[in-house]
Amino acid sequence: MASDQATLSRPVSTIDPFSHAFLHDPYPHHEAMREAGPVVWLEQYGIWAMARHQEVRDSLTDWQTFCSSAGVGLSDFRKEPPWRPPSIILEADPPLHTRTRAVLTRILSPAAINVLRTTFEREAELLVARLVEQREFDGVADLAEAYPLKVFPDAVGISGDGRENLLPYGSMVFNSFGPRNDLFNQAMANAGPVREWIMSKCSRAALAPDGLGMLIFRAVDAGELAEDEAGMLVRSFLSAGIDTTVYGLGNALYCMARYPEQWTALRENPALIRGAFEEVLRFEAPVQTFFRTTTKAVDVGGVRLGEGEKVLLFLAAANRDPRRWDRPDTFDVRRRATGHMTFGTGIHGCVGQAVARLESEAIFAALAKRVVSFELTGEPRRRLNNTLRGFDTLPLPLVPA
Ligand code: OVV
Repeated sequence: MASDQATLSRPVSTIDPFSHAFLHDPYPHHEAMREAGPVVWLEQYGIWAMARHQEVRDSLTDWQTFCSSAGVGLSDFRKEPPWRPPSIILEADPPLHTRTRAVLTRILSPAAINVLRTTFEREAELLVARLVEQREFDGVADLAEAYPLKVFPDAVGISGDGRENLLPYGSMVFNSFGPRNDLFNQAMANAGPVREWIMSKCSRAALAPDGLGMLIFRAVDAGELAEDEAGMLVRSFLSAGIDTTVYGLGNALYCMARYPEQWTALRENPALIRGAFEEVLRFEAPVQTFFRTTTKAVDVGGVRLGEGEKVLLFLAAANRDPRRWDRPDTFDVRRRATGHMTFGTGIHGCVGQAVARLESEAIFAALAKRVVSFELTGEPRRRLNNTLRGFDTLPLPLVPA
């Protein structure tokens, strides 16, 4: 019978997508998984994986079958306790998700975020002017980290002291979507004080009156949320808003240094900057993966998935699927890169993407005015993470205009 045949013919892989070897160079493994079939059984973890654009996209769109409330990491919240109270937007399904999402969609809409443009551009100009004077800088610490750590917490409205806790917390959050491996354990080494600091910044009393954080509490006053829910959504800002853009800006710098003719094209035509960031997100996705959990048995390309099973969606592999993209392994700032899966899609599609785009546009517009080229002298060192792809250090001598 067809269903028996399908079960027998499920593709199987022994790959560990959270091993150091895989995380250092995932692309050959992505290709192997795409070629193995529309869905692959990863026997080491007892989970399904999807690496083709079509199946990743379809799964993200079908939230009724591929749910988020059992967690969007490897851990199944129905079987083991989550390491922190679940996010009420990321790790939630409708109807809870619908209510929380509506609030953040409004606060983070492109029009609402555009109000921040002048400030973000001024801060980018100041930072880049300082770096150009230095002649040589670390693309990660001095730019990819320094800029989001200044503008985003300022925009949320949290005080200046203790911001060194934000990156360690992001590392905890994004490593915790993977298995309890060495990367997870390292990230959790100082978890207690870091969590306490984060939670202390999430109350109404800790927030500036004119920031994005206080706008969430205004939704409490309007009867849309409970007070504790508003605090949890501020936690979501502080969980999702820093590392994602740090890794994204770092990857963008890496691409511009690695492909200097592409940087020249941007300098000559700054109108390309916006599309170039989309191509960075496609080509070197800062967020590589998210999980879903099946709510019922479902057929994927003739393979039967059972109910309550974890599915690992390789956003970054979908972004290089030759079934979807011409020359997928070529970095080309002129291509139409929208349709990449790095922001996800469907009801959980990145709600903060206008902030991410604003940060990258401000930084790369400032760089385009002042930097002729970046020279990658040494080998950049990667920072491994169970979910994120990016760099620990990018030594970049630069040639000023
Ligand atoms: C998209 C994202 C990543 C990490 C954490 C959260 C969201 C959250 O809502 O806490």
